[in-house]
Amino acid sequence: VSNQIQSKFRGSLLGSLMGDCLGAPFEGELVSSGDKIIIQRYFDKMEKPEYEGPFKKYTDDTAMMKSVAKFLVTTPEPDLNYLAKLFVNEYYNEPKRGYGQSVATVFEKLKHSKYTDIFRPASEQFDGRGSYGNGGAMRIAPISLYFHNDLENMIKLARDSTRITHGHMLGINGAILQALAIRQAFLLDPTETVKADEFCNTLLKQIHEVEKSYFEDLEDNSEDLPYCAKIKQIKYFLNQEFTDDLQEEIIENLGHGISAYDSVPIAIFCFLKAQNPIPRIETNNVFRRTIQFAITMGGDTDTIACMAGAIVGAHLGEEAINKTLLKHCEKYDDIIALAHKLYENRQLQI
Ligand code: R7I
Ligand code: MG
Ligand code: MG
Ligand code: MG
Repeated sequence: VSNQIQSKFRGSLLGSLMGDCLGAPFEGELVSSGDKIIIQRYFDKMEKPEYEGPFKKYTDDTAMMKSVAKFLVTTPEPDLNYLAKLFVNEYYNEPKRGYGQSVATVFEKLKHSKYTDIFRPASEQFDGRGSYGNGGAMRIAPISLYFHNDLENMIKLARDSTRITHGHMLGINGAILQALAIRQAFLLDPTETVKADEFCNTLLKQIHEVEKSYFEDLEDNSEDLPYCAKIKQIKYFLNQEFTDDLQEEIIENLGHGISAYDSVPIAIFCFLKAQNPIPRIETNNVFRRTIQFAITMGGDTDTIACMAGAIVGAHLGEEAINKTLLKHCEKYDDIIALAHKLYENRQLQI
C-alpha cells in the first residue's frame, strides 16, 4: 500500500509537469480538426526512443506547483507567509516562465509590503474583485496529495494557498474543485476504470458544500451554483457520442480559457473521457491519452493538460507514465525528488 501511495504522489506531480511541458507549445492557439493530426504526430515522434529533440520547458504552472510542494515539505506546520515568499522568489528568479498577465502586480506588492498582509495584494486585483484566473488550480496538486486523508484541511489550504494570488470566488472555488478531483482520483483503485457518473456525483456533493457558503441567500438549489452547473454539463457531455461537432459544443460550454471557470471543468472532463478510447487519439496508454486529449481542446493548453495530468497521475501512479515521453520534460527528476520528499514528510505527520 505504501508503494502505491508513493507512486501516486509521483504520478500526480509528474502528470502535472508533463501536461504543462507538452501543452505549452500550443498555449493560446485555436484548434481545428487538422490540429488533432499534428498533436498525434507530436506525441508519436516523442515516444520514439531514438528521438532526441530539445526538452520541453515548463512554465509558471510547474514553477508555482514546485513552490507549493516546497511549502509543505519545509515547515512542520504549513506557513502561508513562507509560501508567499516562495512564489515571489521563484518569480523574481525566473520571471519569463509565462506567468498570467496580472499576477506580477501581486508579487511586486507582496515584496514591497514585506508580507505584512499576504491576502491583501490579491484582493486588490481587478478593482477589488480579485483574479478569477486558473493560477490557483494549476498548482494545487501537492495539497491534494498531502491532505488526501484530511478533507477539511485540504479544502482550507486549497482556499488559502489560492488566496495569496487570487481573490475572486471563481478562482478560489475552481482551485478547490481541482483539488477535490485529484484527491478523489488518488483514492480510487488504479487497476479499475473510473466510473464517471459516480466520480461526478461525489464532486457535485463536495463542491456544492463549498459553493453554497458563498451564496447563503440562495435557496438550496445546486443548479444555481456555478461549478455545480458545470459538473452537470460534464455528465451530460460524457454520455454523448464524441464527434468534432460535439467537441466544439463542449469547448463552447465548458470553456478552454484562462479563467478557472473555463478550464478546470474541461480538464476533469478530459480525465473522465480518456478512461476509454477516443476517436483519433491513437494510443492505448490512458495517461498519454488524457494529456493528448486535453491539448487537442486548444486554448489554455498547458494549464488544461497540466490539470488533467495531475488527476490521471493521482489515479494511475508513476508506472502508467511512458518514460520516453517523460524524458522530454524539463527537470523531471527534480519533480520525482520533490514528490518523494512530499510523501516522506507526510509520513512523519501521520
Ligand atoms: O491566474 P493566473 O496565475 O494565470 C494563469 C495562466 C495559466 O494559463 C498559465 O499557464 C499562464 O499562462 O497564465 O494569473 P492572472 O493574471 O491572475 O489571471 C490570468 C488572466 O485572467 C488575467 O491576466 C486576465 O486576463 C484574466 N482575468 C480577469 N480578467 C478580467 N477580470 C482574471 N481575473 C479577471 C477579472 O476579474
Ligand atoms: Mg503556464
Ligand atoms: Mg499565458
Ligand atoms: Mg496556461
